[in-house]
Amino acid sequence: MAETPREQGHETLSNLLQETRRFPPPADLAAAANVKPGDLEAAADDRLAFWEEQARRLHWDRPWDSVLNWNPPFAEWFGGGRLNAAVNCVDRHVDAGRGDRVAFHWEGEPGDTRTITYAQLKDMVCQASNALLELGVAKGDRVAVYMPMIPETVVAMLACARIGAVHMVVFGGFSVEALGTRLDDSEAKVVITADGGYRRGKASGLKAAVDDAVRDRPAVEHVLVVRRTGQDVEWTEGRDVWWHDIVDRQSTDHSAEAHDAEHPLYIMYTSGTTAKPKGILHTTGGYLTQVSYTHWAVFDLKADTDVFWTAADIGWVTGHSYIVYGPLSNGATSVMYEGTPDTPHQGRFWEIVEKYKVTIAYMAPTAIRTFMKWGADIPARFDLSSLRVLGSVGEPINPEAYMWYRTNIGGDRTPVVDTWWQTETGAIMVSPLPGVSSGKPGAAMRPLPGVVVDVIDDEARSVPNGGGGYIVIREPWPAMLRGIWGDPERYKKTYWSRFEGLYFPGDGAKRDEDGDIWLLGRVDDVMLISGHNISTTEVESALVSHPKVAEAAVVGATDPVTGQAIVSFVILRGEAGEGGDGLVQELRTHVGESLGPIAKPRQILVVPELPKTRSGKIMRRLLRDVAENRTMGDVSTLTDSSVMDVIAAKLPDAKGDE
Ligand code: 6R9
Repeated sequence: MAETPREQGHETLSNLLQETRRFPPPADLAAAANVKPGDLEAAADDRLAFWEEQARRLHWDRPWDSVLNWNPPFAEWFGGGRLNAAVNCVDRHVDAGRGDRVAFHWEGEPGDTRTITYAQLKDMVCQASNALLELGVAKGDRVAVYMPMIPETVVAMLACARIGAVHMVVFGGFSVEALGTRLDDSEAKVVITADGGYRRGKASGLKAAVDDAVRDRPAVEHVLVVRRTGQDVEWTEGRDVWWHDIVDRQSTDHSAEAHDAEHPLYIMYTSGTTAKPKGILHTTGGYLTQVSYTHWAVFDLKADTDVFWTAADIGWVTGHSYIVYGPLSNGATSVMYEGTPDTPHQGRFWEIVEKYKVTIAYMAPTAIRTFMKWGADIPARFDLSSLRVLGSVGEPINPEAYMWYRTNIGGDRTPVVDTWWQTETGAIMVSPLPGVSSGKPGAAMRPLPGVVVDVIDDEARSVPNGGGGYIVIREPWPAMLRGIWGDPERYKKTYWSRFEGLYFPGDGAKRDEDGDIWLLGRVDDVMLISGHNISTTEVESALVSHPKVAEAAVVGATDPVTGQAIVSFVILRGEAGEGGDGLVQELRTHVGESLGPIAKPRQILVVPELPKTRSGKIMRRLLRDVAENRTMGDVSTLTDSSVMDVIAAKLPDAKGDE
């Protein structure tokens, strides 16, 4: 009989998965680490003094009067302070004599390359700033950026920051409609784009999509177009301007004004599950302080010697914080790659690591699971010995994916940092520290210094060790969102109304016996099975821990007996063959043995692909629609919408074997 959670017990979220593997920091890394064990206590003793000290990492034209003004839920950090984000990311390093340092080793998908030093980047940013001014962009105006992964994308963002315009980057893979709604909401005046970019060996078109989006949007005065592929584009005289025509003839001198610490830096839209995307607003001083500190602390960055690579798109917050603002504010050398991991071959990422001697690599679990599927023999062909720290972001990393990453990419030597954060938090919030934490496969471990996080139950009580519930943030933090663009009520309602006085990120979490934190996926995805709240993450991790499974997604579908039942979709590893009834039974038994009989899936479907967003997150709500035979919801942010047809076609012949 189906029971409600209350009748069953008082658990908010079940804690099923046990993990005993531990990886202490390598001795040499720990000895030279940027953050040492004692630093955490110092930060906890005086949080605001800690953040004030971190703000001194930056160049301020005018110091702040107060560290924090907190009128819940509205925060002002470093009030009265003035600084320029672009100067902090570029000019300051050139002025300090490091102009010849490489800012980006850029690698195009077809194999073309560019090396851009800090001195060159400064000239490019100044020229682009002058060009934007000539196009009539003023401080506070919004500028849309719809670009491939090329250096001009970074230049465009920094040029906006320099003149105080607010950039709004839209993923180059998003549809005309998605771009259009974001243009409307932000009231952008200029769109910066390219003729196209390279993905999967082909030149995709971007300018054509912009043409469609701006046709009925006269508020967009100019479209600034970088020539990347050389393909033919339609041209609207007066409105469209080639980047090389207007930017290249500008002076490389531009004297930057300092902006208020709370001056808007960018808007980044998150789609979530509802129709209207939320424009997450970030401002300057607090954001830059926390991305700079976290990039230095979490990756143990040594700017003089490290080669850092975030293998993510700039259109995702991860690209904003850890391709652009974090690495550049720290004067780091980064790799930037335009294309996909399997073009022209499945070893492309590892070839790049070998070529540039990458020391720190940061990517999403979805990429890692794809590499698992392709097989360990592929990275084994490359010299990956330069790597010393690996990072993961975007979804919970399954313990097995963590082990594969650490072993096959990290040579069983590198710490793996599983970094939990959101567009809204702006910067990493919960993560292991490579010189401090004894890593546990699958755990995000502890809040970073200066961050106050808790795991609470339905009644807002902290759960004891061993308990599951919701992750919340108890105190304001410097890189926090300052609101939803144009909608303060929605900001309060979405993040601050579930629990009085606490920020609610919408993720489930548990605290293990040692007090370390594990993220368990979005609360909206939690399944209610016979009165138990079961997280999608734990069941997916149990499936991925089977040697034949590369990726898994699970959802709860209505069931007459148990309330909801677990329906799972799995992608097999390259060597596992086709599946069949025997395998389905084997997987069900395996999940039962790992997590207990309650977590056994009712159905297991072998599929070739899963529906994912461009940042690699599995869109479980679409799988739920399929599992419940509903019409499918919004697919506009899906990478490849044909995936859903393939999956739906699989469903009717899938038999639960209860
Ligand atoms: C940075 C980013 C935010 C959501 C977040 C959570 C999930 C991100 C995670 C993670 C478990 C991690 N998420 N990192 N879950 N462990 N290390 O991804 O921002 O695109 O806004 O997504 O992603 O569910 O709430 P964003």
